[in-house]
Amino acid sequence: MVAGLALTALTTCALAQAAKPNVVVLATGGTIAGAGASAINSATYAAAKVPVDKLLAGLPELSNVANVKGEQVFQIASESFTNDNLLTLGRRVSALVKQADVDGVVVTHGTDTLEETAYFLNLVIHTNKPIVVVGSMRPGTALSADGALNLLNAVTVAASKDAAGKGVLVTMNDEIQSGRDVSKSVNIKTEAFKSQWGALGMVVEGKNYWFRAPVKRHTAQSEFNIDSISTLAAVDIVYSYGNVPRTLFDAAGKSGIQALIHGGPGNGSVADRIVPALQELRQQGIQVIRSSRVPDGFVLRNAEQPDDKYDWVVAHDLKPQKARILAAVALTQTRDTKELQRIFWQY
Ligand code: DAS
Repeated sequence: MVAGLALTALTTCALAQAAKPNVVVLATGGTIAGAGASAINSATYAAAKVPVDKLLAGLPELSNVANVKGEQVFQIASESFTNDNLLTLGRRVSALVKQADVDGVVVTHGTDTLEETAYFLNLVIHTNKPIVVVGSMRPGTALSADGALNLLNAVTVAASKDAAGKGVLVTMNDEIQSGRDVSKSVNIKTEAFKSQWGALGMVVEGKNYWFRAPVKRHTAQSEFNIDSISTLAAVDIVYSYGNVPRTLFDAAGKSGIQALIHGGPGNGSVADRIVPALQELRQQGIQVIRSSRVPDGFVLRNAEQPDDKYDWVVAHDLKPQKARILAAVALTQTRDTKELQRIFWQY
């Protein structure tokens, strides 16, 4: 009798597990894994301290949403990410989404460069399965910490069939953002991540509410594939401002880069004394990509700058840090200006 009851309980538990999606959480560090000295330390803390198993164990609600496994890929603050970190993480995500027993992937990540990693994965992972990148603005030790709910929301979205095919997503502060569009726009609030084109939706009490879908190419529709990328192209950014000296651009040209992102004021404007410096870079075979330091809007081609004449590329609505990611990926496939400009229009 007892054995029968135990068997029934086991079977019920096994059936319940089988019914839930399987989500893998890849942990990389950041504030979501941070720890402060006291509950009032919402901004003073050490990032990248709490291991993924402890993060998951501290959130028993996850088991209501999915069967969750954790892997510690890195344990670093994300301002220290390198191209090699992106490639290592991307290869792990790519391997996991190929597995039939993985329904979605969550990446826990520092918020400083979260937008860069999310966009990179959006460009190179060939899957329609949900991939959700998540961080937090406060460490879990702080009063009103945001990491636990952000992580629960991330697993909820990663476990959701209605999140498939929407590209890499970011769940912060109850919102579901596009990994392509989102940027850290406030560096000291929990409502930190914004997209000038708006969030894709929201997660409220475990339910996804969608209001729009991405129109740019991503993931399964991308022409770029992490499985065939061995290294990313070297691309650097020089921000422009009043009185900017050409020495910064000359120095960038000597560092072995394949492209320079010019982070200009306004519509990606280039100071007249900088034009010859950029033309010299172009003559050295370095691609010049005009982006704007202005948070919203997008750079027009041939508006105030004769891009056709100078053989320059415009970054469309991509901020310099995102333009760098796209250029670093695109240059693994082409160094042709017209092809690069097509890629910046499409991705
Ligand atoms: N240093 C920040 C980072 O790791 C902490 C954070 O906000 O996650 O990106």
